[in-house]
Amino acid sequence: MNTTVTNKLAERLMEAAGEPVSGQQLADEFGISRTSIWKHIKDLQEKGYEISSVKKKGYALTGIPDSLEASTIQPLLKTARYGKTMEYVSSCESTQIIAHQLAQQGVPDGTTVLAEEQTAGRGRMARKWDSVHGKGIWMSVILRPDVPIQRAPQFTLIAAVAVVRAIEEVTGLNADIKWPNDILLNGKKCTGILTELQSDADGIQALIIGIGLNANQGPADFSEEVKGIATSLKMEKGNSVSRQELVRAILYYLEQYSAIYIEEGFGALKLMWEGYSTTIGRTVRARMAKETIEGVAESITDEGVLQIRTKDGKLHGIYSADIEIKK
Ligand code: BTX
Repeated sequence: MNTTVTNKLAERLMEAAGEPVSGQQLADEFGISRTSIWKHIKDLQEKGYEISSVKKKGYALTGIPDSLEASTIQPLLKTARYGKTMEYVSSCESTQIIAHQLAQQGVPDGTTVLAEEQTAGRGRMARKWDSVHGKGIWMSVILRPDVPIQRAPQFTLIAAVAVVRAIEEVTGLNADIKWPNDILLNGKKCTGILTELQSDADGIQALIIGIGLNANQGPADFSEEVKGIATSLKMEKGNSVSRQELVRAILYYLEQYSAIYIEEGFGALKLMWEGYSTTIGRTVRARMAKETIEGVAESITDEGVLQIRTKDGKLHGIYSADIEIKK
């Protein structure tokens, strides 16, 4: 079976948005027989596509499988570049590893890697990221921005705003950003972001933005270690959410906000970031590699640096830390 034709047929039926398309019309468009079309339809049904055969009218798509395969995501995309090149795997150690390899091979800006499951998903500082099969969004997006290397870390903040906007649009849930890379729902972590860099003497070669979003897990899907601190969109909303729509929206907002950031700098997005932030104005403890400080998180600079004022009145610029919100 020619899988390209099967995928194109799925796209064609998705474009018809539930309206039936006749077997003869499809056969003409694809330049194959009606019997072949029927075989491809059977193949799609086996893959989990719900396709009904409407008498005298043709085939209508009534449901798509809950999979992150490129053939189900790409027809939904509203982006110019992001997600147009997509690599999908059922299982891998980490989508970051695959993305790093692809970046070295020269894939274009916006190339996206998606997995149903990660066996060694990673967070910052070699921490583990729980990535159960089929219930979350484990994705890495390769960006090739033409900006100086010191502007790379702010992409984590940009990605956080993109994910919060996507969650809001697709599910109606209002998530908060905890500087720099956590997204919380009711104080529990539903998304983590890991930004990694490939660079040389000429500057940034690629930025790999890893996004781990807990979509449809139940409490039993989390490991003992994270059970108490993690949540999923389903757990907060009470029903399952569409991972495909979420990927579509994340890529859309990531493309939009990256372009604004590259053109105008973080200042242009700061207001929106602050609006979603749960960190600013709170007393926090910031744990860094060599020291821990406690104080009030006063603001974030145009460079994305968190400003914490300690009891002695001193203002500290924090570039990277684990933040615990005290009150
Ligand atoms: P982080 O270092 O800020 O957070 C890691 C910590 O979060 C862990 O130590 C654990 O306490 C907690 N945690 C682990 N798994 C989960 C989970 N599923 N939900 C909530 N909390 C959890 C955050 O790092 C960055 C994570 C990026 C993950 C993506 S997935 C796609 C890409 N591939 C990959 O290997 N990593 C990224």
